[in-house]
Amino acid sequence: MADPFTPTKADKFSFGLWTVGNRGADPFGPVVRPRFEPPYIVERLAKLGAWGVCLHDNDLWGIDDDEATRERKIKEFEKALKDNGMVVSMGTTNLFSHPVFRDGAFTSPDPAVRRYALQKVCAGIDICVGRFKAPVYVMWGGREGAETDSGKSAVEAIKRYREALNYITHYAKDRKYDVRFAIEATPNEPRGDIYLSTTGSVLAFIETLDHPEMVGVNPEVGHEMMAGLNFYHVVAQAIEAGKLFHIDLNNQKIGRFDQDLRFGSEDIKGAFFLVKLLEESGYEGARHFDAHAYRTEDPEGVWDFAAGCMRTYKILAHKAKLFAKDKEIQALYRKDLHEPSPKYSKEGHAKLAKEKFDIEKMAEKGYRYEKLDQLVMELLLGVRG
Ligand SMILES: [Mn+2]
Repeated sequence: MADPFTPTKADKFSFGLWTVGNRGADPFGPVVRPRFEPPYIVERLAKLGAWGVCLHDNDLWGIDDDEATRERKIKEFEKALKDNGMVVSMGTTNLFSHPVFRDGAFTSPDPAVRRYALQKVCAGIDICVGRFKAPVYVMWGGREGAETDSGKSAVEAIKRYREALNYITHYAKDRKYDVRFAIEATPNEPRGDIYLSTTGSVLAFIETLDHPEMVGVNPEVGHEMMAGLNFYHVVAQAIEAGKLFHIDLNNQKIGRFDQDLRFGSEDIKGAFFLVKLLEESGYEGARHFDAHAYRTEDPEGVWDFAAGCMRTYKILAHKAKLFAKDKEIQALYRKDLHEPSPKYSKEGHAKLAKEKFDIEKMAEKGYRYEKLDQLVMELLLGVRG
């Protein structure tokens, strides 16, 4: 019998070139794995059943490559995509590695750095969207922040951030690109503190843009967990707002550095509710893994990592189906929350104001979530369903 948890293209799994391409360097030690060339990554991911790849501009070409070198790398990558039936599911710009961005890109105090950042983003869009047809372009402002607030104004920084997003959406419209933008929040790391630190703050910011309809969010599991938040709640709000344009799946131990661990490797229950939400919400975008293999791994261990991310996702999607079919679980699940609350009207309120409530009796009844949660745990632990 075929393994039901083997990924297929229909699952829409994708990985960034930088994820499986991560070479295991950390602040205390150098790289431990050789560089994988992009065409090789495309080929190995396709073999594992992935559907797409994502990239930063400089994952594929060097920041100082001449045009001929850049073109050669792009052509080799395009050939690998075609040969392996893979798509570019998302593009983004590296606005954080080069020292020129040490105090930010869109929010750098230096206007020339801000103009250079815009030039770099638009050039990246020309390739990733114009040529590779990526439907989503992500903005991760990893350097948009501060270690000290003594040097610059956080109020002005948000204004500059807005101007950059406005410039970019106007550029995309002008070029008639079929693309949506997704902003990714991080509370800190690599900066001491980063502006637009959570998906919630990004959602509010988007409404202040010239083209809010073109901009959504790219929430990342680990980033919201670093802020101590419940990722399922974060994604639920993004979905409800119609703003979940992309997602970065990984995992994290609470209270640690930005770990980018294999999806589902730490917080199984959190991962379950997330997968259940994505699968049941009608979300049609990429299931993108923004994570990397442990530093302990040799090159083959990287593909164990990639296969593990996808396999765990599929197992949890299967568990979500069991949750929906489980009569005991369904009997305890509060479907009455799906019933709308009253809409205000003068007449309606006159009635509501006189409605009699036996609040003592209403307060008496327990919710049985202890029992329900244990059933869910048993489902996840494999002794139920
Ligand atoms: Mn990410």
